[in-house]
Amino acid sequence: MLNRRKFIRRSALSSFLASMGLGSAACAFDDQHQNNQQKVTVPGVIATWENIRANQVAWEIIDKGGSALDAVEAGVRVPEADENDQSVGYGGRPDRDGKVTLDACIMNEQGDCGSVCFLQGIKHPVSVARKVMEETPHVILAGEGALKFALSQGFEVEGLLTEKSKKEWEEWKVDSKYQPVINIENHDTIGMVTIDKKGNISGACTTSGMAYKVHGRVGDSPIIGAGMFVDNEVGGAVATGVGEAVLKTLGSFLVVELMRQGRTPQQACEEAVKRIAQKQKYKDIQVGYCAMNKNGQYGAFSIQPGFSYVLNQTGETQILKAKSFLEE
Ligand code: SD4
Repeated sequence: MLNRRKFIRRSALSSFLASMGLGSAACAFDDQHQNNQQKVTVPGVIATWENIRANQVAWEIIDKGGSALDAVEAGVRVPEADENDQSVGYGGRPDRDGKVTLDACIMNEQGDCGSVCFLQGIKHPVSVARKVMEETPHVILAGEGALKFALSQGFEVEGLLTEKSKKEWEEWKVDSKYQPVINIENHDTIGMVTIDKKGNISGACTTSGMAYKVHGRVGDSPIIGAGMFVDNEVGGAVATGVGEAVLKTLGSFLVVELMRQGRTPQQACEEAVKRIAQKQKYKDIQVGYCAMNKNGQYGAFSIQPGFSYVLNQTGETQILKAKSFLEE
């Protein structure tokens, strides 16, 4: 509970920030953050890998006063529709049986969330996930049931396996070795956290999953708390890389909880990566986290070098290189 002094201090700060149009961003600006001398920098958009266009699309919505939820959905739809992004949506690499199966989730500032996993034939799984959140009493729909629900909501079935991904899969079948190649085969899954001008936070994650996975495999990306988690009082986090390692540590939830306890986003991402390294075989896998707190402070960290992320807090998208647990 807030004591009286803290409450008065927060109220004064809230009024000041409200006068700057930063309204509810003040809520999380507590003593811990003041001790860290952090500057409030909202709104903001952060996303995994070099998803520049996705980041810009999300920013444009926020900049016009749109909601964090609309921004995050529109942002991650960009790579879902991009056939050159072979880790997400249309053009995604298939599983061992040659099927493109998609996982996605979304979460808003109220803590509502929706998710689809093992969904086939629908280009925009994140939008189906949003419908799950808004139109059903459930959180996750899977496989055939998710498809049936998507069709009932007006989504149309499309072929998602492009000639390029099909050809690569056929070449892969010659040896059929299941060895995810670090930063290559499983690069570019998008996880995004957005903060709008009201200080509200949303998150989303969408992927075609690990290339050449066993048919039926579901990764971390559609699992709330693993591939993505947001808490409007604290911040949000997203994950990319080998989903099994993220699932075993519920990575995004861990990052957000560490931020709640006062860690900066950078410290929290580092601790979540270290947790994998302490408990699992990590030397041949990649996992990367990026996170943003309620004040717009951000961070990222990965196991292997080579993880990049995109950030926008000013209208300009920057590509940043994350530090890593293992050296170059
Ligand atoms: C998965 N985490 O399905 C996803 C893959 C990924 O960049 O992030 N690729 O395990």
